[in-house]
Amino acid sequence: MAELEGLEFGKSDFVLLDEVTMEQFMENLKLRFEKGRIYTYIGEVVVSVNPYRQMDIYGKDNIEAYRGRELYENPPHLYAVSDAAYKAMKRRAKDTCIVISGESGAGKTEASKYIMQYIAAITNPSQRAEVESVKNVLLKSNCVLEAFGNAKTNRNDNSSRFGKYMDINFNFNGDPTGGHINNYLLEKLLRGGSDEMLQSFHLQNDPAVYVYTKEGTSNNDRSSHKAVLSALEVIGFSKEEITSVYQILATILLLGNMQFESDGESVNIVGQEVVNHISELTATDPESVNKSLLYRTVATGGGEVIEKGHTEQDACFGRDAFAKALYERLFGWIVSRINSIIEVKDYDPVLHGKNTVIGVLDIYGFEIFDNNSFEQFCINYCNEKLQQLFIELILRQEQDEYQREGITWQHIEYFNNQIIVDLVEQAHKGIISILDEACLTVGKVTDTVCLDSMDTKLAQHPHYTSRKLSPTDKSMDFQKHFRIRHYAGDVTYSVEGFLDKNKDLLFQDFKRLMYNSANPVLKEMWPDGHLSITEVTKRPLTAATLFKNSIVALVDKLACKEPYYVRCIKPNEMKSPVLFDDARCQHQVAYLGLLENVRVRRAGFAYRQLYARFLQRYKMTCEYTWPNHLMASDREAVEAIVIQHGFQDDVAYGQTKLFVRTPRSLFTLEQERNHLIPILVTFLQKVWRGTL
Ligand code: AOV
Ligand code: MG
Repeated sequence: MAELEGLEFGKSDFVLLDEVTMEQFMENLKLRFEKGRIYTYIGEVVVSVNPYRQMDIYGKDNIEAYRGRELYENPPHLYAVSDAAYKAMKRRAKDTCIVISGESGAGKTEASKYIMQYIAAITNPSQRAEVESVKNVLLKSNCVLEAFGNAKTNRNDNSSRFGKYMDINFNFNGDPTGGHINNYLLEKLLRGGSDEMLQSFHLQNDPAVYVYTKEGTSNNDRSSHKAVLSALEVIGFSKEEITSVYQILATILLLGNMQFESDGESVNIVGQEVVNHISELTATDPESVNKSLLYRTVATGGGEVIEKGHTEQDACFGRDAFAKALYERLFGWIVSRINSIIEVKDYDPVLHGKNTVIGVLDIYGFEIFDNNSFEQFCINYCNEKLQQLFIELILRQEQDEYQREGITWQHIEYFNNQIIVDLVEQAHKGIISILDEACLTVGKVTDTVCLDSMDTKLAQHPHYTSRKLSPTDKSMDFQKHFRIRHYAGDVTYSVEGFLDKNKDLLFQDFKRLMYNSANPVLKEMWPDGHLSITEVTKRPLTAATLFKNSIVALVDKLACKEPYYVRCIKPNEMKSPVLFDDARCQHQVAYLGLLENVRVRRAGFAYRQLYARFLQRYKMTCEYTWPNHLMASDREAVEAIVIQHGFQDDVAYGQTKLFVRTPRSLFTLEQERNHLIPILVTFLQKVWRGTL
């Protein structure tokens, strides 16, 4: 058995704290971080602190040490929960999921990669080729999606700008047979992003030439470009598809640099060269490219279709919307191509047994920037939903377990963030509804008009601050700000751009242009381009509503699985491996509800164990159970151990498990065991030698 940690590393489970106070929690967290112990449990929940340095704990040996083991047998690790999720899935045919949460830069994406690696490493021992290829695609897809979906932000150099939920399907052998990826809200703001793919496509050798990418470049662009290319090939993208990907990226860059000029009468594109380039790259004719950028087709009230010239401002808006939409569709298309490659084919449950799933959720963390916009609003709403799920599941799980085992349950107070979830998503009254209403209103509704409406309708809400209520507050611009008191802290949002982003308007002319492309890949991405302007009068769902629907569906998906949690904490804002910023960490511990989590775990029972397992571990500490017991059941044998050690008042006997209220009782047992093992080993060695 792998070596367990000594006490100098602090408590490996927060449940073992002498007292559940913030001081003790933080002391333990800090001590462990400083000693290089980045993982700590709360029962089965892993609390992880970003080490900001390479740790030597993810190698083959480590994987072997955790494979098939129980949580308490090894120091806390992501591998242990991964194994727990895997075991539950395999032994009990349960669908499980691992939900990774925490703020931006806390280490969620890294954690998700280690989890995937672990699962890949422990499955398919017989190296069957078809399983290996599924595993390979699942692992490689990460690299591709990150290249397209991550960007440098001021909180994380490699920030995920999309949420990812990946289901891995397993057959009855416990080997992966396929998977499915769901992606959520790719932030389409290219400007300021450091997208490797965009940069590495050297139309000209210098990414700084391109407006969309010039703000973020790094030295390893070229090598990561190669990695992405090879990943695309391994996954199974064809040469034509990969070329198309590059053509689209090049188009986006060219659009970013396109300028317009107006002679007072009409608007024109500066330089015909760029139009020719784009038409070549997108397999469309130059005249159509030109037209879609300078005109829009509109249907008049009388049903007549006319072409209306853009103002310079409209043309810029259209161009940017087009570039963003190209990027979004490209990303969506890549995800769906990967899905079609990894989807489980020809699975016959009668023949192959039940197909089970482990889901891994890595989604953008709670964000507070200096300027928070629509994207932060969506991201933070998503985090509220996940926190709600955490509350619901952790409480429910405990409750269910006590009920199943016939033990009474004590209620622990939590801050329930449902009220904030409602503030955002409630029908008619919530912020999303108000936004949508403003977007549907005909005529000129501006962001500030919409803000007025929010202020009026939500003024009484305890988690909403209207700028009108705090006119003296310097951090709020009277014209454009509102504030939400999120579970993780206050965030002031600027309403500027909310309506445009929510409408997500793209002129139909662009869709038609792409649909008419001679490149089948491009055409495939724009199926809605065949509609004529008179057919598209139906209002599409807004961005916020689409996002809400997808998050609600995600939560439903997670809620019916057995959840495992990784709660990530960011130790400091400097990306330093040695700095533990007490205030920042404490804030995260508080809003993640970790203290309450410990309390729930303890008020109930800190430890629970199947009778047989308990016996196996501690039978040596009791004369009636060593080496084997003669009692009618394991349960009675366990009772004998408990009584011998005098903690019968500290336990409850469930149907299948022993529940121990305070950890102290277990300490006694562990100590006794540690004391006995060397004696036993010496004894056995003597016996062994004696018989030889
Ligand atoms: P995030 O996913 O939680 O942020 P990441 O997983 O991208 O954060 O982690 C940020 C950076 O921290 C990584 O690029 C690594 O440099 C470092 N890091 C995190 N975990 C580890 C680890 N276990 N070992 C070594 N370094 C690590 V966001 O995607 O911004 O919400 O949207
Ligand atoms: Mg991430």
